[in-house]
Amino acid sequence: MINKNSPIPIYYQLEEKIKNQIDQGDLKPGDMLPSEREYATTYGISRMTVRQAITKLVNDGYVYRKKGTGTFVSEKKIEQPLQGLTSFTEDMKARGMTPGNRLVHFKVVPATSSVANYLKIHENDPVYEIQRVRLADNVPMALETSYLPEKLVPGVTKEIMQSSLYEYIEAALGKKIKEATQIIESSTANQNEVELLQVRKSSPILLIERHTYLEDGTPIEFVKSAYRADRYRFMINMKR
Ligand code: 16G
Repeated sequence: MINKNSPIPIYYQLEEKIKNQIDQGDLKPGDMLPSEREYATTYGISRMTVRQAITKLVNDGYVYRKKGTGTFVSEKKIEQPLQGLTSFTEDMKARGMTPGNRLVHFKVVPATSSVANYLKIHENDPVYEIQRVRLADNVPMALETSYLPEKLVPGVTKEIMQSSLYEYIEAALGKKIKEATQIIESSTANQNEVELLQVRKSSPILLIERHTYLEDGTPIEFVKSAYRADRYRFMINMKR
């Protein structure tokens, strides 16, 4: 029930209520939410308050609006632990999903000063610049742009990039990936991301930058990824 005497804002109580129904499975992906009017009548609250709660759920990716139809429950988000250094392919397989890639571009380019700086190479040294849409069960999840020093990762081909880069580095090249630093920040989808990730304009995006190192500390990749925030959330276990 909604408690109007509570110091907790009413829109927030409704938002939490709907979120719980989604988490418990009372509302399933694809289900249509009751209309604003129905919520307002059921709980004796204003439609404005209902709209505020639903807008929040839309922004957080729990539900989405379809013009002229209604509001629907989104697919469940993939919860990605941040402790282990894993590849996209490993993550998807561990979940029983089929990983897929759509190669957007594959080039060898001279390193810009910032890429050279991250990879600890000289400006203009050749680097692979590879952009891939990463798919889970054929659904686009992220747009990834990777920079790899050509000298350190020789022989990369389009075919290799259609499967796992980490598998190629470790199994074929025999190099051991040791650690990575990752920075995550929020953003909204730009036009390119809207098209390649098949999301609505201004959808929430998690921008991730990963710097990955080999056992001897040599940087092996610099990757910028745009993850769909409506399908992904990141989880970390903390100890004290
Ligand atoms: C993940 C990594 C990316 C790495 C890729 C290798 C993040 C944010 N990024 O997507 O840095 O290049 O895995 O995946 O997790 P692959 O071995 O399947 O090609």
